[in-house]
Amino acid sequence: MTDRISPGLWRLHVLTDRKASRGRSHLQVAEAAIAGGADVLQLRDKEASSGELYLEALQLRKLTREAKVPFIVNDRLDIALAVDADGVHVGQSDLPASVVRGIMGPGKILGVSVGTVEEAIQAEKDGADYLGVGPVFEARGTKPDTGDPLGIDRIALIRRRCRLPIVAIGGIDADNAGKVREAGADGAAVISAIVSADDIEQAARRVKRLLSG
Ligand code: TZP
Ligand code: MG
Repeated sequence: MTDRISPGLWRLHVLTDRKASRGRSHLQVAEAAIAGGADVLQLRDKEASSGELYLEALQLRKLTREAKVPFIVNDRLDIALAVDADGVHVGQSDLPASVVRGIMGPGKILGVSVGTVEEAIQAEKDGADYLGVGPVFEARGTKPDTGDPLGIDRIALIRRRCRLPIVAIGGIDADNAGKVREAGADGAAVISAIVSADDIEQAARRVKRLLSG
């Protein structure tokens, strides 16, 4: 278990993804990822109706609470509040981070996706607790609109200009996870390399080991 109020200590963020999970449910993916050492679980489902997403979130809330793993909902503040998630993660085209912070108050975790130093500084002013920086490498088809890879140097650049914990995202796997830590990221958020693996638990454990070194 990691400290739920210290995102700087979260090494492995596992994001669920319905399409990439090869028929396995969010719950099955989450159970295996937690068994493999995920420090935080993020529910990300772009296809579910609000009703479906709520039920999925309820299941993951129960699991993560029992496992004492923090639980973040991607994009959807309403769902996060409805199930008492630990926080929300928003991107640049979602509900503005400052608005999310205002509604959910100081006690919840707010993650914000950024690609530039300017966005990072703004996210810090808006009340973010951590930054998602990416895509660092080529994202693996789980997000069609991620744009060109930023490259690993962007992590170091944002690290120098911003004090918030940095979570690298986009194409992170067991080959490159160590490099993002060396560049200054506190952790990494992984989708395909874990949720699409034959053995999710083992895949999570491998990436976690590299991030923890
Ligand atoms: N944001 C930037 S890249 C990305 C998101 C959600 C997708 C990362 O997926 P993968 O499969 O780990 O490359
Ligand atoms: Mg989003």
